[in-house]
Amino acid sequence: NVHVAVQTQTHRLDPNTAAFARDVLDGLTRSQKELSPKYFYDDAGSELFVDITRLPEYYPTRTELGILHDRAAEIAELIPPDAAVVEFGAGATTKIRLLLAAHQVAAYVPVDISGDFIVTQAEALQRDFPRLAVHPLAADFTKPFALPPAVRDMPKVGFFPGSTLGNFEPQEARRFLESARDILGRGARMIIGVDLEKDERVLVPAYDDAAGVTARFNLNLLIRINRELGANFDLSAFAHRAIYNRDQHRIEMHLVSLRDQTVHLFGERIGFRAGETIHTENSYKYSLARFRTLAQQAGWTPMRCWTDPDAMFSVHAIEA
Ligand code: AVI
Repeated sequence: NVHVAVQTQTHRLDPNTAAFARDVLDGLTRSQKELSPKYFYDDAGSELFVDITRLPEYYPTRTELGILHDRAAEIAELIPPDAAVVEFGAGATTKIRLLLAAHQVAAYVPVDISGDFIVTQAEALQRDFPRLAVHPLAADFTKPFALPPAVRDMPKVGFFPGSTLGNFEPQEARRFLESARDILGRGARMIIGVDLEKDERVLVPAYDDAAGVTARFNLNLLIRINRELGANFDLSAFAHRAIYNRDQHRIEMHLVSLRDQTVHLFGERIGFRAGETIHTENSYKYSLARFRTLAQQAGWTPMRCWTDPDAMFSVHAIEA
């Protein structure tokens, strides 16, 4: 049995790799095979994602930056000057800089699982905003965590751009918003970027670009499994596929097996039929109304929202 196999074979791995191994074996032995999108972001995957954000077809990043830039003054009005801004999943600081340029706050707490990266980013931000107190926090922002004591008495504003919320299942999205409310506390506000539902002819190319960058991003997951877990996926025998699932309001990314094949992983044989897929990501799209309902279910009150002129992307302000 797979679980015995993984236990006997992974006990010598470091804890992160062992957890990765368990998730991969568990996901690949389901009837619909699946892998979690959180594993996309090794060094190569993170670089490919930056390339995605610059693709002509991938409108979300550029559109959200446009909204934050054009509406910075209005958004800043909702952020008290003595506030601590807590960014969930802070990567590069491009987006928060747009808000800070319009309106300086007391403190900034970038939270990310990758500690090294945010420390470097925080140092650069500190140089550019010398009066801002920057407190980087290495934590998994999808789980409860404690804020640094230095910001405990400041009003809190959460910042969660990029439509990362869309990569959570609706249940998880609701739990995340509930947990953010617990972490930020009573009276907190939150600024959230959410991708909007739109025509499939725009959505699908955003996840299946002509240059094949998203395909490389998706296939990188198999490269990572080969390298870190010693599997033998044949990269030429899988293809990237993006589909829009209208009923579930989500883009799905899959890796399609191009032939009948068997892959070996920890002594297990994982069989694929031609055409069978591994489901690797969901990217949920929300109408303005469906996001507001979700926020309300999680105990937040919608305050304001902004979209671009073509209604491609939304930025919401909500209050606890
Ligand atoms: C990070 N996240 C919001 C991206 C998205 O649009 O769902 C991840 C992504 N996957 C393929 N392209 C971009």
